[in-house]
Order: sequence, then C-alpha cells, then structure tokens
Amino acid sequence: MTDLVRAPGPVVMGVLNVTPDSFSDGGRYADLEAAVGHGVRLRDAGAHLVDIGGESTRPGAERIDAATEVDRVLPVIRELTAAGVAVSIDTSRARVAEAALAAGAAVVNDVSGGLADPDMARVVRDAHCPWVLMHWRGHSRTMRELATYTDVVADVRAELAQRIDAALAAGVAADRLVVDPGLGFAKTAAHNWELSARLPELLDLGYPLLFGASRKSYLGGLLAAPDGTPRPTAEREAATVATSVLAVAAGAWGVRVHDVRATADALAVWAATGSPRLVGAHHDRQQGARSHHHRQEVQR
Ligand code: PMM
Repeated sequence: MTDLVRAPGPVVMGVLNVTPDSFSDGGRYADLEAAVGHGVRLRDAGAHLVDIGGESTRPGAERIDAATEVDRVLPVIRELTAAGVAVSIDTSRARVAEAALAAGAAVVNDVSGGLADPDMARVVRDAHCPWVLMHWRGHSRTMRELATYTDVVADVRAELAQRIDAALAAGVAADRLVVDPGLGFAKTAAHNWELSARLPELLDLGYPLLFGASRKSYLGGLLAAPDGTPRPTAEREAATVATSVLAVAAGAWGVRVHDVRATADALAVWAATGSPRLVGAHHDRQQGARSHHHRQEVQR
C-alpha cells in the first residue's frame, strides 16, 4: 500500500459510511450485506480504496463510543478485504485503527491528523501503513466555532506542517503520509473555496494531497435555488465531479468521493486528453518541496 502513496495518481477513494446518521448515505448501508455489496460496487466502479467510517463527522454530530465504532466497521472490513477490496479506515481513534488494521484495512484515514488520539502515531508507525493526515481543529460538535483564520491557506498549511512534523518525530516514515485540507471541517464555504483555489500552496508541503469535497454543503450553497434553498445532497454530483477534475488537474494525488463511477469517468477523460497537471509534475514537486519543508524545519 505504500506504493499507493507513491503512485502519481489520481487515486480515487470511495466513501462507505456505516453510520445510521451520515448526511449522504445514512441508514441505507446499516445492514452488513448492503454495506459489503456497496463496497464491492465502489471497487468495481474504479475505487482504488474503499474508505470505511463508523462515526459521523457531520458538523454538530455527537460522538459515539469506541466499542460501537469498532462493532460497526469491523465486519464490513473483514468481508471486503476477504473479497479483495483495498480498504481504508476513517477514524481518529487509535483503538479503532488498530482493530481495523488487524482485520485487513490497509490505510488509516484520520480526520484529526493525529490530534484526537495521541496513540495513533504509534499504531500507524508499527503497522507501517499509509496515514492520511487531515486538517482538523476539533470534534464535530464544536468545529463550527473553530472556523477562524488569518489566512486560511497559510494557516491550514502551517497546521498540516505541524502534524507532519509530529508524525515524523513519532517515527512514521515520510513516504507513508498523505495530507488533506479537510474541506468543511472548521471551515466556512468561503474557506473551502479559498483552499480549492490555492491548492498549490498546500501541495508545496511536498506530500501527496487528498481532496474531499464530495457532496459537501458548500456545493449545495453554490447551487442553491433562487429562494436560497441549498441543492439537496443527492443532486451535487456534477459539482463534485468538477471539483475532482479541478483538484487532480491542480496536482492533487487523490479524491474522496461517494459516486466513484462519475468521478472515475471524468478522470479517465482528463487522463485520455493527455491533460498535463496545471502545476508542474507531481513527483518533481513532491521531492523538491519535501526537502524545502525540511529546510524550513532546520531553520526553525
Ligand atoms: N470528509 C468526511 C469524512 N472523512 N476524510 C478525509 N480524508 N477527507 C475528508 O474530506 C473527509 C474525510 C466527511 O464527509 P462524509 O460524511 O461524506 O464522509
């Protein structure tokens, strides 16, 4: 799976939320067979990874306990990995990640970037698995109040750099790390657009970047009806596809989406037209920027 991190991309991560209250597919995949069937379909539609989450991270959501989270995700992970599907575990709890890795998950997708659980770095280091470090400032219940920035892109970049440094200091190898701006997490719609527009500044960290805009509410706001009613979740797909292509063209390594087929088709068009990345070659920049980041570290 480390090869996946080194891959030039684009990598498509399909979302499989096994929560009763997730805003996009909540409740529908509560049943194990339905969840597994959906995961297999995501893979067949072109997902390189199926991202399994047992805890809703929707703004305002209350937390569930770790045992409930494990109970929700583990059977799905076991069945999907047995079916040959590559799985990532979407959790910010070390205990859940450890159980998921033991059950066959290959990647840890941590929306807290290692901040929520001090033990996560050890689990990832010992498993030698890829670790997605998302930008995060606090749990869902409080995150709306945390959306204050001087310059959102500079602040997110600096806070991600801190998470990278903490991961490296804990002994996690640099080639296991992927960063993610965390769209919608302690961010207003304006913050999300600013981050999307200035992706190269985040790519300058020198790590592969995952972009997760799929069906998020800022797209619903953009496409709102004349009376201001946001576009419903299920009708944000064309906008999601557009964000995927634009992010990949700007240099993102991967995208996290609900409708894998739509995004995979669009990215196939992007690849077939021979479209160059809008900003440099991924790997050159990655190598150059990684040493740049380290130079900064030495000067600090
Ligand atoms: N968004 C959600 C959950 N997990 N993980 C990463 N790495 N990046 C994201 O943007 C992200 C995530 C929330 O969306 P969902 O409820 O539709 O899964």
